[in-house]
Amino acid sequence: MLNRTLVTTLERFILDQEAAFHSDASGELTNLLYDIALGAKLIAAQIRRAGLVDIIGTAAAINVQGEEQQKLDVFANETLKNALNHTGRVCAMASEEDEELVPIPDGYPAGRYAVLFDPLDGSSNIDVNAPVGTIFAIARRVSTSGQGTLQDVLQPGRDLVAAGYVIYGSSVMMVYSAGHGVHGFTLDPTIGEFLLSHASITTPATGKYYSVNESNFGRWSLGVQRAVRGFHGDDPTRLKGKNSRYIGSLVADVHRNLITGGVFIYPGDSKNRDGKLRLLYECNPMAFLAEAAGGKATDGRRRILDIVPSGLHQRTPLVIGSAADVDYVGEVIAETEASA
Ligand code: AHM
Ligand code: MG
Repeated sequence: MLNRTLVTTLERFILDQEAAFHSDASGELTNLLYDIALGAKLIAAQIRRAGLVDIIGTAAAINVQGEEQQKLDVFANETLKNALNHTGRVCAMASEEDEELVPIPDGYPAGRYAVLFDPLDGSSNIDVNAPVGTIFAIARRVSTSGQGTLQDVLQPGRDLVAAGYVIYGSSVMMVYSAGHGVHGFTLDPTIGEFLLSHASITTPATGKYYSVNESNFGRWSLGVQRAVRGFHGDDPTRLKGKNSRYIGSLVADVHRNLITGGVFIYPGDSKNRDGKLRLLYECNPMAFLAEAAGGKATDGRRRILDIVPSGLHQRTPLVIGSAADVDYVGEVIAETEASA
């Protein structure tokens, strides 16, 4: 039986980390991460009931990306906003589900952080009971007073203070980094607490898996096609072939590769030049985690965290995971372009 006196809760862990690395910390970031964890618990509870009550289905709304929004997306978005908007810790929010910057409601104080999130990523997986996730990024505000502005959320990923995700899978896990390692916590549903289960996650330099939607193969550049053929085993002098794993749920695909090693690719293609994934809500937070775990993340050429965002919903190709595997993709793309 679990000895509950020995377990480390998320709250305790974050507090200890802040005390260890930022002796002058006010505790605000700790509380902010805890607010997100609370939102995630509420979302997790609702997802758990998804098969029981009649809440699966398509809401009338179409989101700003022109994609079908499901009811749980709406719930997750509202839940996170409500968990954050009244605390005095946040000056503005940006959500994949909202076209514009999300302001702090009148009457509440604006705080020192901007929070960006994809409230329920991979939501098309819900009706087949596959894992989905919440992805978040936290930036220090750069505007000087009052409500936050676009300037606060359009910061390059290298300037983030913290990032993480929650995966709603066979268990619910929150994985976060505030720049000092990547740490995972599993929700114990009997006590409603996230407990430390994966301290200091480190991604192996090369991995067993590659994850990509190969149905798009014919639309990729020759460089991306060559790199993926390398993962099939067609480039044995440079690379051992890998196993394919693709769920179609970014959080689940990245989570697996973060822990076991591997590479996830969502390239641009002839139809969608910048691919599908959003820089601010998906790629930056995942890149922040990948690097903190010893891995890498690029768009095939440049480091994701160095991209200076120009718009709230901008997309970027993504190559993320084990450092040597990400390098391999970049090298093959560069060599192919140079010889064209
Ligand atoms: P969403 O934000 O609309 O849920 O879409 C993002 C999801 C990611 O979780 C996943 O990696 C990707 O879409 C899968 O796309 P595809 O079906 O084109 O392979
Ligand atoms: Mg998404």
